[in-house]
Amino acid sequence: MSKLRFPEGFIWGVATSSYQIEGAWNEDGKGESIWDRFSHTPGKIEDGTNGDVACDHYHRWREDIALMKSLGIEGYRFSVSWPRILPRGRGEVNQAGLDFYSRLVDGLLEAGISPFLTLYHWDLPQALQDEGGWPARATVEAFAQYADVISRHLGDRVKHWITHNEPAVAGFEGHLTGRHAPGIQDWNAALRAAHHLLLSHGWAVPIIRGNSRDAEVGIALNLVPAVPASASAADFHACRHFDGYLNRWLLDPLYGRHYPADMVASYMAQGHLPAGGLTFVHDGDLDTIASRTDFLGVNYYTRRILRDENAPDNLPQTTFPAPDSERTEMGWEVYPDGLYDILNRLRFEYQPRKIYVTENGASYSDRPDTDGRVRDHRRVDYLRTHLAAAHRAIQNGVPLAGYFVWSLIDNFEWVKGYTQRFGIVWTDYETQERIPKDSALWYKDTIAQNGF
Ligand code: IFM
Repeated sequence: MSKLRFPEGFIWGVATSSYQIEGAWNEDGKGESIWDRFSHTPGKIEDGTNGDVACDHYHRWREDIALMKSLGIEGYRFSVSWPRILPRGRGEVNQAGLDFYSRLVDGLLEAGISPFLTLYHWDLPQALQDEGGWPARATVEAFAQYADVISRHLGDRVKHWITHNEPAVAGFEGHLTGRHAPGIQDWNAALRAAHHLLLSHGWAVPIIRGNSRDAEVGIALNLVPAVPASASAADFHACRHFDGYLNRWLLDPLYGRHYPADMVASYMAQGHLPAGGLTFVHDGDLDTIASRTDFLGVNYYTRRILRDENAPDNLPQTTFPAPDSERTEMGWEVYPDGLYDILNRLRFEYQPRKIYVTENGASYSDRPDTDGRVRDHRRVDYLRTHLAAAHRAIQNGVPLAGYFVWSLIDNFEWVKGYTQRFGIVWTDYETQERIPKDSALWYKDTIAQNGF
C-alpha cells in the first residue's frame, strides 16, 4: 500500500465521556445523574456494574493527560458532567465541579493538546429527570444555563465545542427502546425528547459563541448508512425508513429542512404522534435548530443491512448482516466503506462547512500477554482501514479536519458495563493501571507521520 498523508493541520485525537471514565459519582458536591440512577437499578446493566469508579479519571486525570502526551495526541474530546456543575440541573453552581474541568483544560493546554469539549454525553441531572427530563421543554432552558456557565468559565481556553453527543441515542435509546437511561418506552416521549435535544443545541450555539471568542461550535451525530438486503421495493423502503428514523430525523432539521415529511406522515399513521402532528414544535424552533454551526461531528462504527420485516411496532427493521463479514465484539459489522459513503453523502446532501470524525473505533477484548503487551491487531486493522476510507473522502473533496478514536482507554460501555473494551489503552479495573495496546503505538506512529 502506498503511503497516505493527511492534510496539514489535520487533528489526531481520542475521545471519552464523563460518565464512562470519571467515577467519583458522588464526590465534591456532584449531583446524581440519570445514569447513576439507571446503573444502580438492578437488571439494567448486563454485568451488574456501574460507573461509580469507572476508570477513576476524576483522580487520575494528570496521568491520563501524560499518557495522551506520550502518544502525541493533538486533540482530546471529553464531556462535562452536567450534575458536577449544577447538581440540581439548574440554579446553584458547584464550584468544585468547575474547578475540576478548569484544571483539566489547563493541563491539556500545557501538554499541547486541544480540548474538544462536549456539553452533553447523556448524564442528565436526575433532578431534571424528576421534573420531566428531555420530553419537557423546561429542560431546554436548564441546558441553556448550563451551556452559559461552562462556556463563560472555560470559553477563554476551550475553542472547540460540541453541544450534544448522539442526540438520536439519547432520544430514542433513552425514551423509545428504554435500553438507556432514563429507560422510558414511549414514542411520543422519544420524539419530544429528540426535539428538545436539538432545540437546546440551537439555543446553546449563540451562547457559546458569545462567551468564547473565535470558538468553533458543532454537534456530534451517530450516523449509520443503511443498505437494502435485496433489490426489492420493500427492502428499499425499509432502508429509507431506517435512514429517516436515525439519520435524517436529526440531519434535516439541523440543516434547515424541517423534519422529514415522509417520517412525520409515517409516525402519524402509526399513532406515534398525536393527530395534531408535531405539536411540540413551536414557532421559531426550526430556525433555532438550524443555527449555523462551524462543523459537524460524525460518529461512525458500522452500517446496517435492512430487509423489510414488517415489524409490528414500526421499530427499525431487522438487520441482515452480510454472511462473511467480520464483526467486532459488539456484533457490529466492520465496514470501512460506510465511513467513506457517509462522509460523501454529507458533503453533497448537507454541505457542512467542516467535519470531524468525533468517534470511530472497535470493541475487542485482547488482553495483556505474559510479556505485558496487548496485541490488538484487529483494532489496528480497523483503525487503518477506516482512516484509509477517511483519506479517500478527503481526496474526494470532503472537508474532514480531524479524527478522534473511540476511545482513549477501556471504559464503562453503558448497558454492556465493562464487558466491552474500546480503548487503545488497556484499563486494569482492579489496579487502574493503563497499558497502551499495540493500537496505541500504531496510532502514535501514524500521528508522528501524519499518515501511515
Ligand atoms: O461508548 C459509546 C459512546 O459513548 C457513544 N458512541 C458509541 C460508543 C460505543 O458504543
